[in-house]
Amino acid sequence: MDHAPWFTEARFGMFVHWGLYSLAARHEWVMNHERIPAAKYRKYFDHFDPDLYDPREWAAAAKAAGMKYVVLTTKHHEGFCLWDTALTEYKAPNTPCGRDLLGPYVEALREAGLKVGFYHSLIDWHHPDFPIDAFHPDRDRPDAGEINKTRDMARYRAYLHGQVRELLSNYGQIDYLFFDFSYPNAGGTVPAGDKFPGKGRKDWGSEELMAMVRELQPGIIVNDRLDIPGDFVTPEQYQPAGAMMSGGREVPWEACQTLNGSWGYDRDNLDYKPADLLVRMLVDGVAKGGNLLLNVGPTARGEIDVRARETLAGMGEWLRVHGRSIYGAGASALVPPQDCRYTRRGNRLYVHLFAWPFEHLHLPGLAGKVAYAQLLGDASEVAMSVLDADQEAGNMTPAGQAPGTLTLKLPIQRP
Ligand code: FUL
Repeated sequence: MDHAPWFTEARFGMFVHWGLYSLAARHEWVMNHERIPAAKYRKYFDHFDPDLYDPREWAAAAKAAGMKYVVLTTKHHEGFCLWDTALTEYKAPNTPCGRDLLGPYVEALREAGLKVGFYHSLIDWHHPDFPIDAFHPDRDRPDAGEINKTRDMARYRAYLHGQVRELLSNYGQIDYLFFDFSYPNAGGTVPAGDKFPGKGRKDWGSEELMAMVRELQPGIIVNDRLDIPGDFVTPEQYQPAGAMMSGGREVPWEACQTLNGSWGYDRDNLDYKPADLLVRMLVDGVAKGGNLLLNVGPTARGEIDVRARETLAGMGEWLRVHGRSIYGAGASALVPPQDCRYTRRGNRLYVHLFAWPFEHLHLPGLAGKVAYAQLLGDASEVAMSVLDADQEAGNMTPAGQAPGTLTLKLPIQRP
């Protein structure tokens, strides 16, 4: 991981889930949730025409939000490919869209000074060699076991590796790769005729795949969902408690989060997390040494919807002023008071208040350690005091203050 210090410096990135499921507009697992056979799902392929797709707009939205990198689904579990792959007909250039969508994406990010990330699904519900398993839309077919006898995981594996080779050979430097995902029966191979086989590292050829990735893109960072250790781990839709491990060592982590519970565009789901909650999630993550990869699901016309854009803009406004406490910052060994988080950058300690504590903020253990205090928002000085000798001796301790406490005098109102 040391080969990519940009990643922990960046702290905040944009995840983009975009594919045929954006037309269904009811979750990226729609094919699976509704058991839609590939032949019926084809209608989305026939109508994929993202006339408003302009990745420069995506890049601008990411930048305005204060994000430093973007990660796009090159192919999600549905199997549809956004680029001009030579290995399947199931790709954007063969839809009404008629073109490769990754080239302009990579170019737009580079132009905007953003790092370039690809998401790539190991799972493929469209490929004729991908076995029908417990996650497959066809799992209820009575002849699933029979069909599986004709499916060949080795052929699928060759397809998977071939596609990743294309992705990492044809678009210049790629900074980040998110594979998704290995699942139980880890390490096993798919038994012919087994109706519900899981899939592990041997099925994906994880070691070989990883070696190829490193060879094609020596500077890239790769996540941990191949059932072998990765450069970083990807806790999904939860806030980790602290440092995380992969392969027996501590590695950077990145929490991926949705805006409304769905990764793909979900038209009727208006239950968006507000910007201030998302800011707290970002702060909480950085205070524990992690990144936040926040998702948007563009519409089938290629636009990030207005709700998402407004939320991102709200976060960007906060980051414009408070970014010094986030970018290049990380966890502090000090324990913050209740409803607070500490982030540290060099010898600066940032106290984030999740609830405004009226006038005084007591910081245990910091007496004598802080040279100067100010509000980050407006750089106004914050008065500091420590307990006097009598109080330190325990004769006159004001409520709750332990010896060694530094007290900050804050404005009663948040400015
Ligand atoms: C999961 C996928 O199944 C979801 O659809 C989404 O892509 C998320 C980031 O990873 O495992």
